[in-house]
Amino acid sequence: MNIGYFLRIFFFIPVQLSALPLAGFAPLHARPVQAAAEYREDLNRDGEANLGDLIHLLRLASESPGDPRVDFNSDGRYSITDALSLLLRVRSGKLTPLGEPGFSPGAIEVYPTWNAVGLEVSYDGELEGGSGAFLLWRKAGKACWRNGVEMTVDHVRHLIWASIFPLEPDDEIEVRVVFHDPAATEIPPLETRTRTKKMILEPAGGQVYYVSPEGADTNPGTAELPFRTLAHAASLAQPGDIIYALSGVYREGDLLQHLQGEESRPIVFAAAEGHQPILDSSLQIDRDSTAWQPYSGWVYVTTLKPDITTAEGAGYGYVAQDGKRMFRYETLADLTSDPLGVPRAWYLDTNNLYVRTGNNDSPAGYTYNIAQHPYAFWLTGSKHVVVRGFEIRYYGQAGVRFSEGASGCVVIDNTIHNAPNGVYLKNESTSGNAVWHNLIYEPGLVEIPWNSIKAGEYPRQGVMSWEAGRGNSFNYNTLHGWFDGICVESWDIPDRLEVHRDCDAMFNKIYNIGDDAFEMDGGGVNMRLHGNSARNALVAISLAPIQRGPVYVTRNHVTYWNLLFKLNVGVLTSYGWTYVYHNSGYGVNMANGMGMIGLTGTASDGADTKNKVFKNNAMIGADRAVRTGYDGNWLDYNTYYHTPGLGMRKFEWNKVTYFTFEEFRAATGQEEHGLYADPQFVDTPHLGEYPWQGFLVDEIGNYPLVESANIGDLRLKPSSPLIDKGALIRGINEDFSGKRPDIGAFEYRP
Ligand SMILES: [Ca+2]
Ligand SMILES: [Ca+2]
Ligand SMILES: [Ca+2]
Ligand SMILES: [Ca+2]
Repeated sequence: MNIGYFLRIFFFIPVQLSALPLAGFAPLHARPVQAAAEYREDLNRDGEANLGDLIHLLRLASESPGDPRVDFNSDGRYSITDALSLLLRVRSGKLTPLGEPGFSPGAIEVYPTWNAVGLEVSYDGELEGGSGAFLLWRKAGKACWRNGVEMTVDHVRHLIWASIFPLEPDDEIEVRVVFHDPAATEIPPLETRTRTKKMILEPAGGQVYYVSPEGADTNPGTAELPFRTLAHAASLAQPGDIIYALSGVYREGDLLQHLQGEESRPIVFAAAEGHQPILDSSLQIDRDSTAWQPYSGWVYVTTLKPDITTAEGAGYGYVAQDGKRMFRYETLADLTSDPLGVPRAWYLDTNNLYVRTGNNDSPAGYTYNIAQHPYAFWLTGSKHVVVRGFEIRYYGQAGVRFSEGASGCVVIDNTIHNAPNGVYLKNESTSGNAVWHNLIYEPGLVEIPWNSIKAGEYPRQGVMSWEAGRGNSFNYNTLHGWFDGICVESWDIPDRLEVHRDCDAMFNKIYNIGDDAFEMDGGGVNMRLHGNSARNALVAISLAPIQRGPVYVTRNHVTYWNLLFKLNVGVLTSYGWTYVYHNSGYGVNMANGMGMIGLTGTASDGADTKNKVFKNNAMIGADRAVRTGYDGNWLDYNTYYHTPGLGMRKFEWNKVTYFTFEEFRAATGQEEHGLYADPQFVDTPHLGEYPWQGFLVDEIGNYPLVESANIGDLRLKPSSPLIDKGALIRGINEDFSGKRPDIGAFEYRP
């Protein structure tokens, strides 16, 4: 609103507000109030309720429109009616005395990652009856405050949480939390500032060493006379040192344990420019090897040298046949009888390796790679170590492991494949690490049946973060061919608030996934899943359950077979606040998947699901639109549609099935502003294309795989009915184009 225009209309003042001399301004309708009292109308707290307060309101609204004080009439938004109602009250002299607030804020804590800031505010008393905390923020140096997201209040712990995202690294951010109780005297805001983390990949001033598989550890480690092993270089490394690896295959593993870099001077292990170092722990048995002896049926055996490692887990933890993962059976009897009906498989008895090719022939027709170390890089207890530009293959547990207090470590620009997990993290003390810009894939895994994989405990996730700590960041990676893509998981520890707190998974591309592309089960305080794409996943986004929140799931776009959003699998309660805004997706099968939004709750097994908020999502699917929804969850402004050739999808709520969107809306009060309409995405390859013959029959491995996560285009066509139909969501979409935010992952910008 143009403030000068407003003032001219109501006060006939022919000047702009900026030209008004506020000090000494003669109020038109001054109502002196007693100095001791405080009144709601006295916004500028000068002891009088008059035109100066109106100007204060207008000025506040222009500098900080999300400040709750500008919503004078408490209708939830700022508009001209706020100024009018203040004006009317000032003119009438009916002033509102203020009481004591029912709560008092304590401390504010901010926690920056590279792309976000997490906030926690403590308070005493009770936040109720229209009281609230409001987040405002701005980049340092900017004049105007921006609205932050709605804050999440934990009324039991007396904590308030919110996130600011997405941000760029090394951004200085000012934060203001305004507390508002419309019936109480003003509570001073809390303010602080912070800076998002900066990623230092090339520290200056340290030693530079070179390593080559052709070198010698007795060399000085120069480019001309390089060391031979990364392990030797690591033994010399001090904070700020850079170790460049030249091209070649390094037959090492379990590197970089307990290295201590510093935040401003990390220890860097990087591919030398123009070089491709490869870390490969495998013992290779070539085609036509005479090592194989028949054992029984199509099972053959060979004897390996005794396990070369004594570290955690067997060194021989992974076997590939012609570069493809083999299934590990736990007993020789199972390998022989193959109860799970898997393709190529193996079993290890001490150092006797038994294999079955899966093709009823001799292993002499294939090449085998057998991992001899559990990890390439084992960042246990290590601080501020960078691993950059390596190819990592054939490791028995994971390409890279972070654990036991690993912090500030960065794994970037690597290619990781042929390992049970690409990257593995564990321990609550493992915090503040980054896994960025890596290509992480697994050949052959999608050919192994879903239920066979599920029947075992053998790892199968591209990134597996198991009950790790705070501030780990999994951004800008490409993953494909895994059972689960990025898996940030914990199990039934709702009160361990540091687990997966401030975890970011942003801007990743994931495709050809046998189970869940994103599996954020357990959740985390201020967890952010933003801007990712997934294609050809059985389940796109698993949030089953979210026990610690707030979790933000925003601006992701996906294709899926079975479920777009999986909210619970019916074992644990899921009460963590989860905000699912502006996601788009469509199903690639014709029928009989499970649905678009799979809530479960208050089911017979007692697994309740609450506090899930879905807004502005656009979904096309082949089965239920909403599966097993219950009160305590909120759906509005979402758009549903069916794959080609089908009719309107079903909605399930409180154990009742509704066969039309209108019945669902009328009976439940959900989706008051929702749509049942074709979103008109720009390009939807494979939409509803594949038949569905039954769960565990049709799996992604039985159908053509996609070539990348870039196929399709889930932006809206200019004719889309979703344009300008979304909810305005504080701190999420106020940069919309057109009249209002659109529904879906992408705002239409002509
Ligand atoms: Ca005043
Ligand atoms: Ca208002
Ligand atoms: Ca899974
Ligand atoms: Ca719009």
